[in-house]
This record gives sequence, C-alpha cells and structure tokens, in this order.
Amino acid sequence: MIEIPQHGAAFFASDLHLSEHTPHTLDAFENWLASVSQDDALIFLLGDLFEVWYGDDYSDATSNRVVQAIQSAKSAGAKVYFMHGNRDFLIGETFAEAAGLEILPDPEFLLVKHHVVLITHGDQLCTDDKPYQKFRTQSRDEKWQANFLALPLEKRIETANSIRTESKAHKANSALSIMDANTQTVAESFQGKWPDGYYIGKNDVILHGHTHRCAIHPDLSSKAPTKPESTQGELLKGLRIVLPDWNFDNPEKNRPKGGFLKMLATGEYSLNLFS
Ligand SMILES: [Mn+2]
Repeated sequence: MIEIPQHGAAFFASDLHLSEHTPHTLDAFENWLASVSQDDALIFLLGDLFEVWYGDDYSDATSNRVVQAIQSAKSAGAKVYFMHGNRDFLIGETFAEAAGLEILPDPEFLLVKHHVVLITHGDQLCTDDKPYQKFRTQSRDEKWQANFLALPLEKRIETANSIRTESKAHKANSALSIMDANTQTVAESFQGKWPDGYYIGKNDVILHGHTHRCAIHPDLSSKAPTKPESTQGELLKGLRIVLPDWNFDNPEKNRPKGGFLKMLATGEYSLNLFS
C-alpha cells in the first residue's frame, strides 16, 4: 500500500499511446512531467504510455525521449511508478531500470487519508469483451511472454502489428458498451473480489484509465457521462475516476487533448484537462 507524503501530491496519467506518430503528444508529456516533478511528488503512469512495446531490447527516438523525461523527473525529486497497459504490458525491468521508474502490480492500492484507492489500468474491468479477456489471460502468462520475447525482434514487431490490426477490427465491430467497464465488475472490485482473485477487503475509490471515457462517477452504478460532472472534490466512498486518454496529434472536437488527476494526502483531488 502506497501513501502520499503529507506535504506531497500524487499525479496520475494514462493512455498516452506514444509512438513515432505522436510527436505533439510526446512534447506535451515531457512538458507535463517536468511541470509536476518536484520533491514529494508521486507520479503514476497507469498504462498504455506507449502504443506498443516489442520488448526492452527495442528502443527508438520516442522511447529514448521518454526515458530521458522520466530520469529528469527523478532528478527533480519525483518518484515515478508505471503500471502495464494492454499495449505496453511487455515493459520489463531493463526498461524500468534505465528510466528509473518502479513497475507496479495491477491493481495497486493507495492509502489516502482514511480511504483505500484502488488503481488499475482498467482493462480488467471490461469483462463484457470476452475475446479480449481471453487474450489478456494468455498474454499475461509468464511462459507466453518468455516465449514471445525469445522470438527475433523482427518477428515480434510483425506479430505485435498484426495483433493491433486485429484489435482495431474487433473494436470497430463491437458495440461501444462492450468496450466500457462493466459496472458489476466495478462493484465487485469494491467488495474486494477482484477478477484475478486479488483480495484486500473493501475499496473506497477506483481510479483507472483504458476506456478513453474520462469521467468522475459519483457512484458505482453510474454509466459514463460524456464530460466529467465535476473536476475537483474530496475523495468519497464509491467514487470512480476515469483518466482521459491523450491525443495532441489528431485531437477530436469537443474532447480534451489529455489531462491528469492530482491528489493530495488530504484526499482533495482535481482533474485537469488540456483543451
Ligand atoms: Mn488500454
């Protein structure tokens, strides 16, 4: 269980999907990271930092700049945590060491004032998408990963790209509701029954990304409003906060280009969106 330092703050972002095709999003990420990095800052990157990850033996201009940015954040006094997303689940200890970040299990828990905040990438909550959950179980298996990482890099790039093409087609052919968090699964995770069998007792707050449906849900059964109903407040039991995805390269009308959540040790939070 992680605690926010009394005079510090925690910052959360996810779903940046960085690649060579996202130069503006990469700039924005670097600027944001530099702006929040200071002593007693905890920075949580909750998955899909990269659009795809072929293995720690792969690097390119984008990943090199991300490593530099995280190193700078660390030098400024911040502690940087990373949680795997469904795109970059192959990030390993070699990358973590190079960047100077700590990889967290999914889910991880934060103790904030007297609230337990469950943080997760969020893909485990989308249980209506059965084919994806099947792929997730397979691809998070240690043996599967070891076998995959043993393939030549060229073969891994080819395989990862064909999986992404398939995934895009699957998304295009699936109802939008299937791609969202299942409210029953959310409720069960509050009760301490996590889909992976993880148990910690009751959780007060859930914070996740992945769905690209940024929102602050005041209660467990609430469906995603198009815009967050409120952008700041104090942690309350039953709150589900969904982080925004970042897209400064092909921004959509009437949607934020990205954003982050700031949380203080007092339980006060604010959702900051970039327009
Ligand atoms: Mn995701």
